[in-house]
Amino acid sequence: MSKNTIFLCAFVLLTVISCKKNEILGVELVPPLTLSEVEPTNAEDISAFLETHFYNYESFQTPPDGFDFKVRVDTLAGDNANKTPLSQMMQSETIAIDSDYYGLDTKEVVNHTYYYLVVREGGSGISPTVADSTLIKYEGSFLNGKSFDASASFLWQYLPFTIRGYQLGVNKLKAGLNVENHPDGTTTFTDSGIGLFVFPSALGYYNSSSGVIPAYTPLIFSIELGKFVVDTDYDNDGIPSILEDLNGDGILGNDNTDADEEASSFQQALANHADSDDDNDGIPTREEIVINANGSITFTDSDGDGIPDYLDKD
Ligand SMILES: [Ca+2]
Ligand SMILES: [Ca+2]
Ligand SMILES: [Ca+2]
Ligand SMILES: [Ca+2]
Repeated sequence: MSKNTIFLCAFVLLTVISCKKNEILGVELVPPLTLSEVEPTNAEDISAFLETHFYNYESFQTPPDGFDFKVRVDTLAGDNANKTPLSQMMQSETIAIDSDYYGLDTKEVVNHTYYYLVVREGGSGISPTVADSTLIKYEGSFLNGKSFDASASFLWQYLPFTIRGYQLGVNKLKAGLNVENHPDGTTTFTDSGIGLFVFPSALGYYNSSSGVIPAYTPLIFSIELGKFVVDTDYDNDGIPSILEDLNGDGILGNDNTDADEEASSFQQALANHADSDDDNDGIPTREEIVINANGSITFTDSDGDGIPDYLDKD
């Protein structure tokens, strides 16, 4: 170990200790930045990235023997200087984000640009909702190209428990066809959906850093969708999770009918999609609805007050 390295280690250690001290004493309580402060910087960084990078589209157009159908992003430089930049290939949409979502008191709604590229649509013809359980392979990276997380193989993910930019991406893909289990234990799908997604931090972790991801960091995900559970019913109360998004904003965490009762009785706060007794009256939701023979649901309203029984305490 060189002198410099020792010095650096000592410095880092001291910094860590002093940071911890500050946290304990509560000296440096930095309030989160506002959405309108962060959005322009994120947007600028993402635009610069899209203009200077490309993906291996040629391999997808004419797959070489043994191609693994993995999306690879690289810089437009050297031999690759003339490739088509991502800025000319990706599509975008505007997502309005309310400061309330992050508990910020700025009372603003800020438009954010979400970039997506469906590299291969997926052969099944059906897409999951943002409320479904999905069998997925993914890789997440930063705009500097550094990968921060990747799944070694397909794994199940219930989308409401993932970040919004991720849910929106999976939502754009269609599932694959035949599943193939290989002798080495791996699984592949024929014609799975594959996409690349680039989004600002407000659709990611925003001001909370997660593991190696610093606060306010735009993220890139490449995602492969194998299959999903159609109309996933996470809490097994008979109502598909997507129908428990009562205000229809695509966010399942903000629909909690019995929030007040849960808080006053010190129960865990469970949003409706994860709560099998949505109105907290002791009768399971499943017993307060009628599931018809064809699978459709009748939401009975016994007292005719416009509130279905499963959400109505009286
Ligand atoms: Ca909602
Ligand atoms: Ca609840
Ligand atoms: Ca429920
Ligand atoms: Ca109930």
